[in-house]
Amino acid sequence: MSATAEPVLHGLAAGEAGRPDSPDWTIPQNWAAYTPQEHATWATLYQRQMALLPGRACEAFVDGMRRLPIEPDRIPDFERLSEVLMRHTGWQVVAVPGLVPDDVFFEHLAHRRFPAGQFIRRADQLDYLQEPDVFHDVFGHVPMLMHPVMADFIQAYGHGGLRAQRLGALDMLARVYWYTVEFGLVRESGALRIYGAGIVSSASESRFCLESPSPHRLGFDLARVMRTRYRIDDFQQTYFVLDHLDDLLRLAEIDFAPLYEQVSRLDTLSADAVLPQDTVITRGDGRYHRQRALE
Ligand code: HBI
Ligand code: FE
Repeated sequence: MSATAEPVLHGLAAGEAGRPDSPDWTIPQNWAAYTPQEHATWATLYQRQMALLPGRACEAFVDGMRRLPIEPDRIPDFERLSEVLMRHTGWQVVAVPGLVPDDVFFEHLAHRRFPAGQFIRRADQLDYLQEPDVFHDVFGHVPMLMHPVMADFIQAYGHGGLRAQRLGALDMLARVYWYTVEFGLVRESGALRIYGAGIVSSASESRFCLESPSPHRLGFDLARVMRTRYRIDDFQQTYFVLDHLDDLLRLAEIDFAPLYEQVSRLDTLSADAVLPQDTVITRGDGRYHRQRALE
């Protein structure tokens, strides 16, 4: 997951632990320094996900993956990725040490630079990590950056993030990112498919989000999503479904400011709420999270 576990980084002052020398937080990827063990971890994760994704990941993801220099047996080289991305959608991939402060993250996105974790998770932590690593960021996010609509939407999120910070509306905007770019589902050829990076980079959630009777699957509604809390520590309790990826195009053009006004007057919703006006695709039985709460 791209754990939006951001509080860790809030209020970090210059010179504090973890802050790199460059003001934009980028570091060299230093591809030659990855060890055989690190490449092997990539290979394990890659194999596991690629076996799961046919019939589960959306067409745009599969297509992006096919056209990028993302290989089974080695961590991708960001320069080679950037060459191909630049030609198709004008994006680049830059290396960062992990989570970066919100404003730094938004600045990169607004300039079509995707900050990707340089490190890879340890072999004994294949399923759990707190910060976005190179597998989550490159395998999960980068293929979708080959899709022109997603490419524009993520840039718009960067601009929108800087603006939302000034308007004190970041919580509301971050929920939109979470329930689209990270954990979004889309209808495709009569079924539900995954486009969210947090899902496509997770073996267990790739199955859970589509096959479990536990979570709700609701039609995407912008104001509704802005009010909805999310889980950063476990599978989502609700997934929001787009009718079409191109719906993101219209989303990117909407002026969020008046919506922030309206939504801030309404109650925040729990991650498992269902409202009378929701478009319910499947109503979850909630068993998974109820069970977890008892553990
Ligand atoms: N930094 N590297 C990285 N990746 C993220 O996804 C990220 C981040 N910093 C902040 C952040 N996400 C979120 O808090 C914002 O999207 C709101
Ligand atoms: Fe992410």
